[in-house]
Amino acid sequence: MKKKWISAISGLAVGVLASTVFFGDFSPKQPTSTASAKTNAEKVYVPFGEKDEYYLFASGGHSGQLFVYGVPSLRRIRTVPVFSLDSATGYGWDEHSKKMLGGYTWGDLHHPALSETNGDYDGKYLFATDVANSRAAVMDLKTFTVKDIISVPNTSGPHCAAFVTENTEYLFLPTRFAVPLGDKYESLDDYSTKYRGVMSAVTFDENEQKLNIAYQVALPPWSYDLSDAGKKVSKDWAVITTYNTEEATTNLEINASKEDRDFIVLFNWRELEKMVKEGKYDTVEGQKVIFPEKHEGGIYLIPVAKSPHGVDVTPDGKRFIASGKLAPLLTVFSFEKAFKAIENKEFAGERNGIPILKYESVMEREVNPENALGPLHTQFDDKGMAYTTMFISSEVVKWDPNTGEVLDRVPVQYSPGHSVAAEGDTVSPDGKYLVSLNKLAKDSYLSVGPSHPESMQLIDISGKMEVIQSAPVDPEPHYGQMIKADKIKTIEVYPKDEKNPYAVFNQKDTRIVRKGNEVHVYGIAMRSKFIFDAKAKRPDVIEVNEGDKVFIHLTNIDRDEDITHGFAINKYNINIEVQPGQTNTVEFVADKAGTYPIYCTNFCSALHQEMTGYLLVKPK
Ligand code: CUK
Ligand code: CUA
Repeated sequence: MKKKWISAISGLAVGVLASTVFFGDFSPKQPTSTASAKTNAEKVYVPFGEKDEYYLFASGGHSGQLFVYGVPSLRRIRTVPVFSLDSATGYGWDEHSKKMLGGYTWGDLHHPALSETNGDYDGKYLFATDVANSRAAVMDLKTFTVKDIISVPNTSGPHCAAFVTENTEYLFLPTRFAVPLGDKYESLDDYSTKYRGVMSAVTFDENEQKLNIAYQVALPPWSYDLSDAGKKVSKDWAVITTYNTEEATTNLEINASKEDRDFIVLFNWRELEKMVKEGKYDTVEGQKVIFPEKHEGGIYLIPVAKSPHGVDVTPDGKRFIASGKLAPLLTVFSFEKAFKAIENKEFAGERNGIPILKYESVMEREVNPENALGPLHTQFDDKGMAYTTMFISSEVVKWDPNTGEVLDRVPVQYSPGHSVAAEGDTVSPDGKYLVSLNKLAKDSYLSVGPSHPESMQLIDISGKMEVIQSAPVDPEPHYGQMIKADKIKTIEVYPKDEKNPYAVFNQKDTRIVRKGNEVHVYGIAMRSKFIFDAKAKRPDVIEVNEGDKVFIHLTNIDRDEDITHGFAINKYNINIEVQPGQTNTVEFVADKAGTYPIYCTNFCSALHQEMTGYLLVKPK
């Protein structure tokens, strides 16, 4: 630090130096900040050979991807493509990912959710939703690759969730935009009767590695937003914030904020499950859809300050905290009070057949930290203390949900949306780190033009809150989840799948088989060559006729970790990868006659440049 200070001085004009000396304001005055800066650097420094303590899964927003960071270093470890094409991994070109993407080339990933066992992250899977094209995805954390994507009919823009229940029974997907069921045309004049905001309950079949829609609920035509599943005492319940209960169809900025109150939807998913079993649903677009106006039970509305956004359940499962875009206050609600109010039928009317609970019967306290504006999302530490991001006043406020007392606050740069605490959404958060996901970095990093990167700031919350690290992040982190690193057990090499008809494990089994105008290549990739047909004069060449349909099944037979091979065909827009032990297929029509080099895209050995071949397409 001293050196830096001296060089800073030597860079100053002499006159300035003289005047500084003259005014005596010269020596570095903040030994405490110097000392703490050093401590902070040490706190986030992970020496070579050691690993970070946590994985941070940050949503990639409209990049459609998921960003993986290490905490505390905030080093970006990986970008996992989920809803968008990714040429770095060939995602969207190989048959499996191409099929999963279903023709879409992008998505908008807002909320990642880790699978849970007994309310704790179990490190097995990560779920995510796509606001842009109404999809949900599941990623296997053994390989950090997506296993399944489903399209969710009757909805448009499952924004919040995935949020999962205590044992990953369900992930719930409330929709952001109300639409007519089945995406049918309906006049906006009939919005209140013909449009719906649908919440979907999705299950994951671990054996089949498939996502399925268990049932849907046709809620009123409002916008469903942030949500959270209950825990412990409230484990069968979940809460969703909703806005535009005004049912405005234009100029929402004004028209959706007219009323003083919107609602929280409180529902009991066990009861909804039971209703489906009893046949209390209609089938729409192949889905079991519960219509609350026809079949009552399981769903309640709780008034909340206008235009809410965040709602978060405390780790003990006793309370849920709502905050909003327009009202400066945080509202603490009690599950126990809600259960009592339901039992005593303390209703204040209904909307679309859904009873409204009295605000006073469920509300425990309103918290209004001084000068704090724009409370959005809340996370928790190991003592149950709450940390709420303030979008407008650009800070994180720590407060006690038991008393409402404000305990600490720290400025962040700038405008945080969510924050994410270590193990923050579980029944037992770690209370060590909090990462503030800031929407506007402004002057934080070297300028890259008018649009700046977003920023993540790491806050040490073990004592007085202190920002100890910052890292730029691509657009756009909405939410993240942070899990203890030792909970995730990745594999080094894909297990040999002898049953896979497309896999080839020996050079002698490589072959090119023609069936009419279909050509099937059963090839291997290894350091440092492709073998498509070992018996051919040139084993690394594929020759087809113009117009042939070509299937390339490629197995990476290297069984060492990190030896990934790529497979690209120049000017054919073909690009896939095979990780160690993996078999992948790419399919295309050889519609351009000519000579096209094939090469390995992923640097795999000293002779990687030699890992090439040719695709020869004979003209008709
Ligand atoms: S949201 Cu609240 S700031 Cu969770 Cu999609 Cu972005
Ligand atoms: Cu294989 Cu480079």
